[in-house]
Amino acid sequence: MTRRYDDQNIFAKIIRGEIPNSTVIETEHTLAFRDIQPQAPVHVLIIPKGPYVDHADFAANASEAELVDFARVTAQVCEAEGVISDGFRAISNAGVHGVQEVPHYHLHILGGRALGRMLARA
Ligand code: DGP
Repeated sequence: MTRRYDDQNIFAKIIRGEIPNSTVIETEHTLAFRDIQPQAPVHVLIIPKGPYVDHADFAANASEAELVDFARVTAQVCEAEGVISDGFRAISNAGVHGVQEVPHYHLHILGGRALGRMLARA
């Protein structure tokens, strides 16, 4: 089951150019830009330009060209931001349990400092 895509979400507006962004890399299928509320020295969001709600939707329904482009842009962002050698975290929140704020698939790339454990122990 795929959640319904809402084309009024903030990232859809960024893709349409209705809201400005700080672009890191842009290709035909993918946009990488800086998070407006960075949680680490490097905090870049990578989004497909197509209307996908979350990672599962993108993985199930995107074309091969979109999937490959997204993966390659992810590598290029990590290289350009200088986080390969010391490491980074790639996170994608989905739905209510994942505490996803913006319902357009996005991958957070975080780095530039030691990030601690991925989840607080319950
Ligand atoms: P998530 O919880 O995974 O859906 O995180 C959404 C992220 O999007 C959050 O870190 C803040 C960021 N964000 C929200 N609105 C904007 C915006 O208008 N511009 C940018 N660059 N980032 C935004």
